[in-house]
Amino acid sequence: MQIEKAAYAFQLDGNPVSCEEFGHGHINSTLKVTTDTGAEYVLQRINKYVFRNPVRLMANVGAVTEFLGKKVKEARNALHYIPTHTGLLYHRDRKGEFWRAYDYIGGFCLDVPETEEDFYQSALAFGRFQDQLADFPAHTLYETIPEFHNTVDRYRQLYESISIDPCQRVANVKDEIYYLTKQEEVACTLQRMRENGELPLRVTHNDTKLNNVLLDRTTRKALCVLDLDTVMPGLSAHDFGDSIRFGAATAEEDEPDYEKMSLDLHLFEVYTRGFLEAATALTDKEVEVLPMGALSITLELATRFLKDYIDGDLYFKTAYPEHNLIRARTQIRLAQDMQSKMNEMNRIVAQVAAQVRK
Ligand code: GN1
Ligand code: MG
Repeated sequence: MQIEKAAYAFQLDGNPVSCEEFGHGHINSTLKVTTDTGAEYVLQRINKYVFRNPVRLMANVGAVTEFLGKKVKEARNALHYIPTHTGLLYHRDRKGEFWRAYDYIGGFCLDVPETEEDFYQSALAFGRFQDQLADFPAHTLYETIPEFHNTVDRYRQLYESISIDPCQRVANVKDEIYYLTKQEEVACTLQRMRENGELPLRVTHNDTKLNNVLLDRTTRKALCVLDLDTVMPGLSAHDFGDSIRFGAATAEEDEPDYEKMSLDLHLFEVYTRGFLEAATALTDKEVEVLPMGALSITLELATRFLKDYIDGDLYFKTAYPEHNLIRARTQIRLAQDMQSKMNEMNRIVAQVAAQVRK
């Protein structure tokens, strides 16, 4: 692959000699760049449709990584962004695209935990992240995607797309709309609790999928958390919940045979343990609503996938025409399974909390 011109804008060690596609996020485009000194970097083009203000986004990411960089013991435990020759953390190219670069740390990411220890490691990583940012000045963060995990607003957006129906797809998804509409009140419980002050706002990651945790190749211990674009004030239960949605599921997010999708209660327990061991500052109420966090984020993502399908696939990268519909159906399946296991989840959280919390 040709060297991406944007690579030359950054203060890299040496001259770029190779450039290859890398990672599999749904939003940004990611490349790995190697230079003639052997230095390796990750170069990313920021998706401007999703992130309307890349300058503010990079202000957030820069502040958070600098803050974390001072707290961690080893350099590999935080991302380190590379400035451009003009001293900025982003480069704007001639086409108006925004780029950024950070030191390649090595390690690997998983879409499905291979062992329960992998999943436990990711729980520690996100729990620690929560803890390390507990004294970060939250008011200095921009909202990179306004109302990102405001489930009430996500429902509003879904209904808006349904009423516009730009691609005449609504007729195909009546059952999905019916189910999601019926769950609206449950899905919005946490948002309401946040509004009436029962749950505190924290600095949260907001995209806590297993594949946003980097694991060490040799020790398989968590190195650091990636993908800081959505670090904003939010709810701890949503961070917990998104990890469960993705990593404690028995099938991948876009498994077409949705019969295969369910919640693995053992993995749920493994993650709960790691998260509660590391995120020590949570209130009792925050702990109590963790299972609801899993359900609410799963329902929310189902509304987002369904909305994007109705809109004609504008937001999430898709590999085939019905991809977003499949994703929505699979999330619905998972949400239904979580609903049937809610008592069990509550019992596990209470039990683990009693063992782990002092
Ligand atoms: C997106 O960028 P990526 O693939 O880590 C999305 C998340 C969704 C996720 C679903 C900024 O995350 O909110 O939960 O896809 N990120 C954004 O896989 O919308
Ligand atoms: Mg990602």
